[in-house]
Amino acid sequence: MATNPIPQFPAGFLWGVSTSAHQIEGAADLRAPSVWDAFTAEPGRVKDGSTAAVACDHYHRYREDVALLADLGVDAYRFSVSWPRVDSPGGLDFYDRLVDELCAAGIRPVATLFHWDLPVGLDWLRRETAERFAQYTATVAARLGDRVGSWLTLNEPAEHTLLGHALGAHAPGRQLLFDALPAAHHQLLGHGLAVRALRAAGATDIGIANSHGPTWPASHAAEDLEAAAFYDILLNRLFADPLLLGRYPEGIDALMPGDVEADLKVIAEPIDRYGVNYYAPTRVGAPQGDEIEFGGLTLPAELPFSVREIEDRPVTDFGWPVVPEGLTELLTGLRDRYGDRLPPVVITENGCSYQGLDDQDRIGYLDGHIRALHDALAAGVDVRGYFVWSLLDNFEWAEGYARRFGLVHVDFATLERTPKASYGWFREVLRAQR
Ligand code: GBH
Repeated sequence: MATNPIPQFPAGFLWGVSTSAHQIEGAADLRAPSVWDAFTAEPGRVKDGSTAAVACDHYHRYREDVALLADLGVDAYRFSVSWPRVDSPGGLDFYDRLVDELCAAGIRPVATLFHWDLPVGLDWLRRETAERFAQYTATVAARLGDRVGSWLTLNEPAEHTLLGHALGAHAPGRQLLFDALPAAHHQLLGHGLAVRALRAAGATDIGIANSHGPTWPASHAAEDLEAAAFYDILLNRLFADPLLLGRYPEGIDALMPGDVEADLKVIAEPIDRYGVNYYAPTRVGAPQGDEIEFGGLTLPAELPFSVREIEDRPVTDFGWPVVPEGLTELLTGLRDRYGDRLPPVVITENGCSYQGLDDQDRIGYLDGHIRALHDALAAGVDVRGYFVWSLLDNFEWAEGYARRFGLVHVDFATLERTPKASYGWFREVLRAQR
């Protein structure tokens, strides 16, 4: 356990933890089906064959979970609203209860409107889904906006596009490679329209949670630099450039559907916070002509880059390298690229999968990343908050229940919650910041 105290963050810095609806709620019988239910039902899609029908049963146990949040001492809790639940009779009642419970505990609710659980029948390849997303957003804001002050439109549209539509590792399971790009455009358009809907409802703290990580070229050879630059466009710029600069990276416009110029005006609607989900950097080089096994994925050989191992680093039990200073590099890089266009940043996710209750490795990971975040602040990046992924062990998408990201252990047979060593550690970190 690290003994050196974590440096002091500015007053008002927001400390929290994150979850998402599909990964924890369960109570699938009380809502409409999502693309994740359909995907999970296909044999072989989820590694352990599990489903999120019950998950952590948070839907029925949210009071216990809010008590865990209160005892942890977080300022804020980031959860997501399930669109298929809102589409079902009485579905918003659940979020009403959850938000009331949070407010009673003095915890600020931060609501994500889309964390990958699209209602069956909708499709991000269709433009209409962007409009439907804005209508759904307006419905949620009308009901919760008196108590929810902080909103995030989309979670990681880059991963949802890549994993869900390009590689087929996530729902809806499409393997379109570059033909997946319209799904990115429509999510961005949906974001912009949702920002307008939230503004119309009076919201003043609106953002998006994007996945980011430094791209490290495999070497200084021209073909490795070129491949890395291309990967960087897909992971770090495909969403941030249109959101913050009002244009797509070079060459991407031509691949997008519809009146791209007009849509970019909607997409670049000003936001108040820029959410960053950070896990690890990626080492990228020229294509090697083979399929690549990477982070639990199989990448097809025809991609114009290949992902390499980051050597000499410890890895989490998911195989992801532990690189805390990558967070400092990432944030100073975003500040340098986007300058005044970059809104104040919130780290909306950071965390790791390790097994066991005495999770000293998780403590080491979080300790290192919080220090790296402080280094970014010291370097002048305007960072306003930090959220650990995740409060609870949960349904880790295609990995099922095998990966455990929680500060709190969940026994998926009994649904019993048990705080891990990292929970106690984070509580002390939070106390020391008061
Ligand atoms: C997030 O996605 C999701 O928002 C959340 O729902 C999920 O549970 C959580 O993270 C944990 O997975 O092999 O080292 O290069 C994270 C997306 C994609 C981030 C793969 C790390 C590769 C790591 N991740 N990426 S590495």
